[in-house]
Formats: sequence, structure tokens, C-alpha cells
Amino acid sequence: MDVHTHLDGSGDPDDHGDPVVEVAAHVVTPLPDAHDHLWMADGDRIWDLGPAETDTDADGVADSLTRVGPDGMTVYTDTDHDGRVDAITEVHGDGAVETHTLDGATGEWIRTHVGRLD
Ligand SMILES: [Ca+2]
Ligand SMILES: [Ca+2]
Repeated sequence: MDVHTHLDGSGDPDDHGDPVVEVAAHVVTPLPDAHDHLWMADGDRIWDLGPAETDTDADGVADSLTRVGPDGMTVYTDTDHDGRVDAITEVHGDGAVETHTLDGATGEWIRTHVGRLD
């Protein structure tokens, strides 16, 4: 019977070891610290982007995350250190740069800069 064969196969840890699952099982986050993670809101959804990695203004506090996508790079920055991303800079593959900043009053993103990398 096919079901019997399948059960035997999946019971063998050597054949089905999944390192991603094993690592995730050891991640313990007892108290998520809002100061460590950047987040942004999209309608009713909150996107947790993870801890900031880069200190873009050299004040000693990491404030930005960089994500590399298929057509460039996006930098998410929390300029006032409340954890909420309030500036997004997109660097496209052709050197074009766009910055959007969050209007705290309306929650809208406003394009504040368009330029090019030299
Ligand atoms: Ca900083
Ligand atoms: Ca912020």
C-alpha cells in the first residue's frame, strides 16, 4: 500500500532532515523589543522588517535595513528611532534613486527626492 511506504520514508530523519526547521526551533524571542526591529504599516497590516543593520547618519544607532531585489536595492530607514520606517530610498539598477518619506500626520508616502547615482 502506498500510504505504508510513505510513512516509513518520512520516519527516517537522515532522509528528511531540514536544517531550516531545526534552526527555527531554537530561535527564542521572549520579549520582542520595538527598538530593535524596524516595521512599517500597510493598511491594517504591520510588516516586521527585522532588526536595523546599518547606521546611516553615524549617530551610533542602527537605523536602516537594506534589501536587494531583482532591479535594485531598497533602503528602509527609521530616522527618528521609534522603530517605524519613515524613509525609503530605492536605488535602481540603472543608477536612478528615489526617496519617499512618510507623512506622520496622514500616513502617506511622499516622494521627496529623485536623482541619480554618479
Ligand atoms: Ca543612526
Ligand atoms: Ca520612525
